[in-house]
Parts: sequence; structure tokens; C-alpha cells
Amino acid sequence: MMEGYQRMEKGRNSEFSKDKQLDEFRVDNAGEKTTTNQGLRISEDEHSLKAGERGPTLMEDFHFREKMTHFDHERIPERVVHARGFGAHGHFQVYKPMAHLTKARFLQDPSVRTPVFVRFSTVAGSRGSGDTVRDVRGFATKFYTEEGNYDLVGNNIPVFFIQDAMKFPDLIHAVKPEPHNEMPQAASAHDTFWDFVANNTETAHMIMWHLSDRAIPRSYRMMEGFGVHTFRLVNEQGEAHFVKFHWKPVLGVHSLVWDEAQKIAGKDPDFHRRDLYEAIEMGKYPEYELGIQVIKEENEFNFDFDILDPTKLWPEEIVPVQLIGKMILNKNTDNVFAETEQAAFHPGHVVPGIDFSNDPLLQGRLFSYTDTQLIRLGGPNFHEIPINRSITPVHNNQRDGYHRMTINKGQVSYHKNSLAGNSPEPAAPEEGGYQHYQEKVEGRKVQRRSDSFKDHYSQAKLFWNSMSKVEKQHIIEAFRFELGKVKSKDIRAQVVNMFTNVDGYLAEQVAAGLGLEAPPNPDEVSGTFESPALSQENTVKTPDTRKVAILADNGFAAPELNLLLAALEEAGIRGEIISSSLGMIKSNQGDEAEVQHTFLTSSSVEFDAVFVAGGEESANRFKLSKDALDFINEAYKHYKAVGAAGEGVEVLLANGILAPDSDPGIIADRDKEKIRDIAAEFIQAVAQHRHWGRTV
Ligand code: HDD
Repeated sequence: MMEGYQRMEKGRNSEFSKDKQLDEFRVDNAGEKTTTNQGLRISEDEHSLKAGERGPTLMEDFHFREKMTHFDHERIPERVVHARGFGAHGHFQVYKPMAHLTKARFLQDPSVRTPVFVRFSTVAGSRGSGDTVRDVRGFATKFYTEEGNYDLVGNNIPVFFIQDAMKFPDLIHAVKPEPHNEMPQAASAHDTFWDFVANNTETAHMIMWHLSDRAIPRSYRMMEGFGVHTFRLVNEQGEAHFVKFHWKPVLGVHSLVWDEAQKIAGKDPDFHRRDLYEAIEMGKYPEYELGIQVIKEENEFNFDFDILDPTKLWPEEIVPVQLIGKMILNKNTDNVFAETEQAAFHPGHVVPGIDFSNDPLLQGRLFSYTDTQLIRLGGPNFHEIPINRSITPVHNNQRDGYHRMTINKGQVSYHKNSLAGNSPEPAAPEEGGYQHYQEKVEGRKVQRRSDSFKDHYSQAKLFWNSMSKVEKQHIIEAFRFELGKVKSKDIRAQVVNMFTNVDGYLAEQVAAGLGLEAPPNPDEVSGTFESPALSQENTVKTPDTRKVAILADNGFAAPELNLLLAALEEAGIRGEIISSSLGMIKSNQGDEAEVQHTFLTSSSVEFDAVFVAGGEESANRFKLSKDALDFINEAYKHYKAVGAAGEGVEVLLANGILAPDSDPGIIADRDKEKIRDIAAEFIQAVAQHRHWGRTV
């Protein structure tokens, strides 16, 4: 048996091992003749076989029947949650050996690149819903390790709505469209969701995140990921540590504003998948560092929260995050259905050195994920679908079932046996056999929750306290929006009452927006503690990979525009020219520039910032163009950087956008000679992401 393990050892996985495996399944039709699924070449693919040119179709037309039958069966059920998602391939590399904490092989050797597949998703919406709705984002990673697949099935929010998996169907029934009229799609702003919240106060902490900017990310490339639960790392000596997993995006954590998010959902429902796809196609590979927080087993009870409670985070200021490796996503899928849609993740897909805790939410998840694939992917052989295959060989006595691909040789499919020399045989831990951590457990069988899970408000308050003024205002507005859409006045009032437990000012502000009076803050939850790591104000700020709309028309000032474009490119920013029609525009000196979008085919909400080019003729047109003025106004309203050079400044003035220097994030100068400075300042302003100091 040692031999088998050594065989695996020899085939040490490389970054390309999964890609090589997938290659065996890829099909390229280029230059080929059309065949049936039986490999028969066909001579006709447009006309069915008929009895006479104007006669009825004949049953005998096997190609027609096969083509139609296959089409009729093309759909599979969408995921019951996280139906809308988008995936990409990449690899992961650890920074240094982690042997002191875990024996997981993919966390030992910094020279090994482990292939990964990641699927990002929204939770509540259907497969065809919008990307930018207010929702939690899924962040599921499959590591194809040399010891089998390891799935880290996380979200972009570090806590969860409920504490016990028993309540998951209830939570999801409440947030999904209401059953009697199937409305609203991909939204939590409706009665059943808020009824659930008001009656299940353990949701309080997660609701604060859900109503914060975290639930409307700017990009999948700019959001964190969290394993949420407490897991265990186990080392070669059998010592275990409690661990929480984090993904930290190298570009920082950034969000949209709510009005913008809603508009994008209509203008470009594919906004997030397009952003990810394009970044990878352009070679701007998204990167995330893997972080861990570690607590020694003996310190399990040293905190004022229960580390098994999934509605609690471990404040980074108390338990620091150690960055232990990096993931780079560098390849789009060839086929979304075959790869992303058929990917099956499961928190129970672990490797030696990674184990579970008794978090009751995690324990329930360990059942649900295999179960759901049986209906969605149509049987127990979904592990044989190319995207789900491990790069290590699979040997066991499981047999048959729908769509079995493996041809298992031999007479024997049971253990133990002598006919096949007792193979396949379980491996000892030294041979890589997974051994569950031998935690000592004692207790009565009860259907109860530990008292240590009863505090529902301290960390909701911690989150609120940690927000900047602007972030707090966004939360208040989100509450007003969500509850404003709730029809039942009673539920509105219940929710306001509930959140008086978090913060009196918050409840008062929400109540005012709803025309209610907030009851006094019961002040049960004291605490002024903060965790600065929770505020997006303190995140990384860089212009890299941002997208800027440049408004230019015939008569634009070419030297300045060229200088600006070059400066943007150097800063990693994509500048795209927007004008009244497609084709080429001519500068005041006859140079040409290509227009990428018109006001009809693009919208301000699809860009991070706007710049108005100089040139008298160009500027004069925009001053009179409602489309151009709307475009600029909307960027201004969404707190984005707005820039202008030369006569472009007149367009901002015509728009009522105040003169330079009087408003943050407005970079404008009539003096074209200063274009280098203008460009540099504008790039800085783009890097800031948004300019909240602006009054709109
Ligand atoms: Fe779940 C999908 C994340 C709680 C049951 N979940 C799913 C996906 C993600 C998460 C990212 C999409 C995977 C993909 O892209 O295919 N889920 C979480 C997190 C949770 C969580 C971070 C709490 C910490 N989930 C949770 C509970 C249950 C489920 C408590 C049930 C007991 N989740 C499922 C599921 C899904 C799923 C029904 C639907 C599709 C799938 O599994 O493959 O089994």
C-alpha cells in the first residue's frame, strides 16, 4: 500500500495538472464535419426529413429526433441557493511551510502551485438574476491537491444569519421570492425575510453586514472571503488548533453605492462576471492572500463569545490574521456549463491536516452539500464530471449509478476480500489516510442550543461601532430601503425594536425614515469597542484595474488626451472613449481616436470615474448634450472622481458641478499645459475609489 502512496508522490501536482486533466475532455469543433452523437457524419442540418417538400416530417429522421431530444433536456435544476455564479481557474501557493500547524501537503512547500477553481455567487437570486443586487456573495474554492480535493466553501461576510443548520431551509424560504406571487427576485427587501429576522434575533449581527456596503461589492476581485466556521488544523504530531480562514483581495475591499448597484442590475446584469472575465482576459489576474486566525485548543473558552457560534467573528485586533499564501486566478473557463455550473463544492471535502469543529451550522452543512448534488447533477457519480475530478486517482468499491464513467475492472467490489488480495485497502495515516481528529465528546442527546450562543447583539454593536460615519449612514439608508419595501407595519416596528438593542441612534434614524418612533435603547448591550479592520475606510486603495470613461468628440485636444491615456495606462487604469457615435473622432488638429462606446451603449454606472477631454468643439457639444451631462452628473452623484482639462472644465461648470478645488474628487484645470499634473491628481482621485466628502 505504501507503494500506492509513493505513486501519488511521484505524480506531484503541478499548477498544470488539473488543466492537463481537463484537456482530455475538451473538444474543439474548428474545421470539423458535423456528426450525430453516434459519430455519424450528417449531410443535412437545416431541413428535417419530409414526405415531399411540403409534406409531414418523418419519424425516421434520427438526426432531427436526437438534436431535438438533446435540446429538450439541456437544462438542469439550478442550485437551491447560490444559483447565479461565475468561476475561474488559477493556482495557490503557500508562503512558507505550515507544518507546525497542519500536515496538509498543499500548505508545506512554497514551490508547489496547487491548481484551484473558484466560483463566486450571489445567494438568493435565480441563475438569470442580476449580479449587483444586495446579497451575500459566495466565495467557493476547490483546491486540487496531491491528497485529493479540498473545498473552502465560504462567503464574503465572516458570520452567518443562523446558528444551527436546522434553520437553513427556513432562512432561505424567507429570503427567496414569496411563494404566492414569486416576487421579489434576488432581493431581501420584502415581508417574509424581515419577518424571519424579527423572529430570529440571532440574525442581528449578519444583518448589519448584509445592510452594509459589503453586500454590494464593486467587484469579485475586491471582496474578502471567509470560511466563516471555526475549523481545525491538525499537525503531524496530532496537535490541533482552532482556525478561521480569510481571503484578502490584493486590490482592497470596495463597494458600489446602492443607487448605482440597482441601476447596474438593469444596465449590465452581468457586471461582476464581465469584470472578472475581462480582468483575466487582459492578464490583470485577480489575487487573494490566504489568511488564518489561530486559537490554541486550551484557549477555547478565553473569549467573550463562543468560538463555535457562526454568528461571531474573531476580531483581528484580538486574534491577528497571518497571511500564509496567495491565490491567483489566471484562466477563464472554456465552457460555463461544463465547468462552473457542474462544479460541486462541499465543506466536507477535506484533506489530512484540516478538520471540523462542532459548530452546529457546519455540522449540518456536512450533510447538505452531497445531498443537493444528487438532485442537481442527477446521481451519485458527480465526482466524475471533469471539473470535480481530483487529480489523484480514485479507488474504492463504489459502483454503478447514473452516468458512471469509470470502468472498474475485476470481480470484487467489497471490503474485506481475499479474491483481490483485500484491495483496495484503507491507508494508514502515515500513508496519507485521513484520520478524524479524536476530540473527546461527552453529553446528553438534546435538542437545545448552548447558553453561550445567546448573545445576539454584542458583535452587531461591534460592527456598528467600527463603521465610519459614511458607512453608518449607508446602513441607515439600507434599513430604510429594505423596511420601506416591507408592507406589514407591524414587522417594520418589530425590526426597529430589535435594532434598538444594537444602537439607539441607528434605531432612531431608521424609525424616522419609516415615520415611526423608536423605543428607547434598552442599553442592555454596552460596549464602545471597535475593530478598525472591519471598516472599508481602512482598506488598500489603488488605481490598478479601474475603468475610466473619457468623454471626447470631434475637435478634442489630441496631445492632452494622448498624455492622459498614457498616464492612465501606466497606472493600470483602462481608459475608454465615450462619444455620441461609434467610429473615429477627429481632433482639432486632425488626429484620430477610436470611440469605444456611445451614450446609448454605455452608462456612467459602468465606470469608476469620468474625464472630460479638452478641445473647444468637443466641449461645446457636450455642454448641450443631455446625455453627456447626465453621464457626468451620475458619476458625481455616486461620489466618483470627475476630471476635466482645458475646455472640458466648461462642461463641468455647465453641469453645475462646482469649480475645481471646492469639492473632493473633482480634478479640473483650464490650463492644458498642466495636463501631466491633472492626470497624476486624477489617478490619485480614482485610487480613492469614492469621495464621500461630497455633498450630493
Ligand atoms: Fe451553503 C451552496 C456558502 C450555509 C447548504 N453555500 C453554497 C455555496 C456557497 C455556500 C459559497 C455555492 C457553492 C458553489 O459555488 O457551487 N453556505 C455557505 C456558507 C454558509 C452556508 C459560507 C455558512 C457559513 N449552506 C449553508 C447551510 C446549508 C447550506 C447551513 C444547509 C444546511 N449551500 C447549501 C446547499 C448548496 C449551498 C444547498 C446549494 C448548491 C450547492 O450547495 O452545491 O447544499
